[in-house]
Amino acid sequence: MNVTLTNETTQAAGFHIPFIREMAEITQHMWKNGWDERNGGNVSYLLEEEEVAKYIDINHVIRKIKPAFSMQELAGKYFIVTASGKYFKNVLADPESNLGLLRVSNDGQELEVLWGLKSGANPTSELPTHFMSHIERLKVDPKHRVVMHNHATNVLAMTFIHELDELKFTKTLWQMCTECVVVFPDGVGIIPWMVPGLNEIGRETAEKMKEYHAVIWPQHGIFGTGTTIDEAFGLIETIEKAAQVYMLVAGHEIRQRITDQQLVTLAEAFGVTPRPGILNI
Ligand code: 2HA
Ligand code: ZN
Repeated sequence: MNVTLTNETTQAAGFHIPFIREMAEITQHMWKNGWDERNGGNVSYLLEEEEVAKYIDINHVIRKIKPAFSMQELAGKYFIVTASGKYFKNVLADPESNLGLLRVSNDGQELEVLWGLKSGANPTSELPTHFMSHIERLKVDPKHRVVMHNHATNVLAMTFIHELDELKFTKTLWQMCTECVVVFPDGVGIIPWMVPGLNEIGRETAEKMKEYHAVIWPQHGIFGTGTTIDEAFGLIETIEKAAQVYMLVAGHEIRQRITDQQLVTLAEAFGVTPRPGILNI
């Protein structure tokens, strides 16, 4: 059957809105990478009021949601987020059911739904981690905008066979691809295994976000952050690529590797500072 999208249907789906299109496209990419089976993964994207108001009536609150944590530091801020229990596979076909545009109320206690989350859908189950991470990343980088979570396959696999010491884990990743130390000179944070979806894992993750752009959840997945969707996705892609190379070479005889001196030379050439305490120079 041929389906022709008329202007009206594409408008209704929200594709004319840049941040909705970006969310729909990036979730599709993640799903196609095999990182978001079933309802796995979630994304939240902090937006400026002016960019939202261009497309959405910010004075019309569709409904209110009261999460079990305070969001005082984010009062008045706008986010587009993925919905709880929904499949990344389906976002592109129906953004309104699978995404939501939210504003944190002025008292920081409620979420005001301005668009999407159709048929009573809720924001991502990992909202505590997302919001607590936004708060910490914004403190270190006012341009921070995006928190992205998925179940990147090789990152997950690597957490079974590599020591979970974050300095050692970071060094191994840096050694896998020449670009790595340039893309994530701050390394990767790692928290202990914890139950997902709760405030506690949110607090642990956000604590790491004070120092790291990316945090690994052992036997679960990864959180990446950035000033744009591309940056957060690119960070996860690069870490996942390094983890993939690690999984390919693990157990094989290593004949040569990138030396610590080469990593330092690289960092100097690209003007980045590798996290101290990792390279033996
Ligand atoms: O179900 O990925 O961590 C969404 C998740 C939970
Ligand atoms: Zn997950």
